[in-house]
Amino acid sequence: MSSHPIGGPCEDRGNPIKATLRPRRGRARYGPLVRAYVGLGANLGDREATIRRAVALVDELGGVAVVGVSSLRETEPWGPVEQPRYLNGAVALETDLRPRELLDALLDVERRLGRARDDEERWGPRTIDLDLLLYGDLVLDEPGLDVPHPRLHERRFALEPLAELAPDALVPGRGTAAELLRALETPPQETGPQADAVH
Ligand code: A4P
Ligand code: MG
Repeated sequence: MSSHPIGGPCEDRGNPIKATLRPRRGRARYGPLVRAYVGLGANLGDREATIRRAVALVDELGGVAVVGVSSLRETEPWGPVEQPRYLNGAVALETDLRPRELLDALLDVERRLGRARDDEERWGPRTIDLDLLLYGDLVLDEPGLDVPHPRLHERRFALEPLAELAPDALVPGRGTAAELLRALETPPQETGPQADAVH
């Protein structure tokens, strides 16, 4: 196995999850609610504590309610940079924020948890990484905002927790989370050194 869950299953969240959407300041009415999924990753410091804190901060955002939290998994680092192992998970949200507002709010949570992007290299180690994986069935390709996350379909560390929360979640143009995860699974006859790679 390339990754294994640590902590409890998604029912045992270890976080107080509010059941209702907290309104955004200055707004009397909600817009349409959208189901979104956010990937969580950390490989510096107390990874689990930081991720738990991130979930709580996301849940406290105006216009956002966390409605599901996956198990956390220890995963081998993906990409060209040599770095410590990651802890990865995902959350399901209901939100009436627009995609750009949601991304900005997620980047702000990263900053509040001490992430300093200026000191980082691409795909390098980080205290916390929040990736907007899916926003309903929306497809967006804008400067600084790609939805679905452009590398979601090729990353086991993102697909596994997503499929745990919502196996039928549709990655537009590619298939469901469960189908994409199955497609990443190495056929038994190809088991070898490469089979341990985490995507
Ligand atoms: N951005 C555009 N679209 C999105 C989106 N859907 N979600 C922009 C989040 N951000 C989005 O982000 C750089 C910029 O991407 C943001 O400012 C935002 O405007 P970043 O998280 O600093 O990205 P990066 O590290 O430069 O590149 P990338 O590909 O996003 O990296 P990842 O996906 O964050 O990868 N291995 C394991 N096992 N587990 C991991 O979690 N993570 C990384 C980092 C590398 N290896 C890993 C893991
Ligand atoms: Mg990222």
